[in-house]
Amino acid sequence: MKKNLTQYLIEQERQNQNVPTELRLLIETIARTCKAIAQAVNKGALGNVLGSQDTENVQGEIQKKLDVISNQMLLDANEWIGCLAGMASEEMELPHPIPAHYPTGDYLLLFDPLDGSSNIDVNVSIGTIFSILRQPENAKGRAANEQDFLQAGTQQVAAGYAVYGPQTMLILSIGQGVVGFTLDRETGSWLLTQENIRIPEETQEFAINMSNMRHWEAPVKRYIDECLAGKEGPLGKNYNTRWIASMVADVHRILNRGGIFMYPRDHRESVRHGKLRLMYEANPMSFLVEQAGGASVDGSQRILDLQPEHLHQRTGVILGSKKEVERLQQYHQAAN
Ligand code: P6P
Repeated sequence: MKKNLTQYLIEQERQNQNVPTELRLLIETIARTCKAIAQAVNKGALGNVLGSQDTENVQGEIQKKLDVISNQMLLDANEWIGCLAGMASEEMELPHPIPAHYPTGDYLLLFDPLDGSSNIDVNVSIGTIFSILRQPENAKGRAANEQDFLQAGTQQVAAGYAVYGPQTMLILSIGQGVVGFTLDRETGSWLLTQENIRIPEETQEFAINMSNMRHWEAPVKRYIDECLAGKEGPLGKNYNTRWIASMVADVHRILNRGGIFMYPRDHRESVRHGKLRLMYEANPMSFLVEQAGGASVDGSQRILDLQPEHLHQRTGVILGSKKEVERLQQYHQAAN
């Protein structure tokens, strides 16, 4: 009999005292909401949820209907449970305060409610990414402000994602490695199907949007040229490439079979700090990747060590198989 999410979390608390009841309730609530998001995504055109709103998010991106729907679902499900001092999302400029008539708690929840949403209308895997921080000691008992969220990724208590693909899966770390749950649609349970996800240290597969090549910084260009040189080149092996343009799907592949994912900063003004967001994309994914034995850098620095300066800041992201990431990190450090 496979364990469900609650059993896993309770056993973790018994073994490691690292999942207090409030944290377990928060994770269970997020997971339950991801089931509801999965149902909405799964309906597609039948649920009148495809296509775009006539609105932009704080990133200046046109919002898909499902971006807005999934964001609201996460707010509605979590704001009343008494575990949170506040929530922040890719879809909202400012943090969402807990309404005064609900109790607050000790955690902060950040999420990208539906990452990869450009893929929604073409039926490619997308996902929900979440990150959990503690409300700072000196802020306990009051509503969280933006400053309270600005904590380095090493401060994360837990992180994970749901991937809405051929299977609906929940990938989670509470700091004791990485586990995977598969949604059993017949019972509505998240069942533990991967007990110790590990990323192979080496790989022969890289993920990057090649159409940006002319904008790349020299270390990235050098590394990709070496991959493309194949067996006869300095890396001595042939590489394959994948780019799903859905971070959750690309990271899920890497967690399961290795690889290196790159969305580096480049010479374009709009990407000079990178495209992906630090707080609710890079940090949770970096937490998972490191917990699975991989590495994650912005170029020369470990992403989890970065001290955020604002909620929606962007960063370069190079993550995956440890030896591969370290090679590219060395190229960046040599170029500095
Ligand atoms: P591009 C999706 O919009 C996203 O934020 C990530 O999920 C994905 O890795 C990246 O952007 C794709 O960007 O420029 O290749 O479309």
